[in-house]
Amino acid sequence: MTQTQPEAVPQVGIVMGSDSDWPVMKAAAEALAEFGVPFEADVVSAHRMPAEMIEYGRHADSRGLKVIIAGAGGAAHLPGMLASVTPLPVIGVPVPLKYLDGMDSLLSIVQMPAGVPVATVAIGGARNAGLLAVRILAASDSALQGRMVTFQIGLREQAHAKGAKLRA
Ligand code: RP5
Repeated sequence: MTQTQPEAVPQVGIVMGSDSDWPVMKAAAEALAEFGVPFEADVVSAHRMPAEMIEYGRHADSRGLKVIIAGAGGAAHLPGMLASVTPLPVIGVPVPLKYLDGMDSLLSIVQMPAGVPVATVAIGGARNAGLLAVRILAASDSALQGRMVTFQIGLREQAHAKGAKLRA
């Protein structure tokens, strides 16, 4: 599976250990699309295609990517291994599988050795991974920053509206 938005150099690479992760990971793609951030999506398995995984990490920077979002389930080594070969920020998404409710994936991703950070989101938290990637890009893109501020105002208004409904 390879998905790339047409006519735009991808700024974010969304990778996952298997296409079975896509039902979770697509929320990251949807968040990026909402903000108009060009992205690519692909399967890059740390265990089934390690050479290609290292290749992806080594060339991500020179291909123009700015952030990598990596999701995997079970023994989820993909985000950490990518972080070890790229200078780009890596956001890890623990994907829940049938057993252990994603705790295995969470612990595999979050407990990185000093010097090799992975920004780990919640189990199944791909939407927040997409939003975090937007924030990282927005730090050097004032137009994108403006869209994030508008989004945050929307969240606040929705929360107020929910409170108003309860009070009514
Ligand atoms: C992991 O193994 C993948 O990230 C996926 O979450 C899990 C199962 O993969 P499939 O057997 O469904 O391809 O590496």
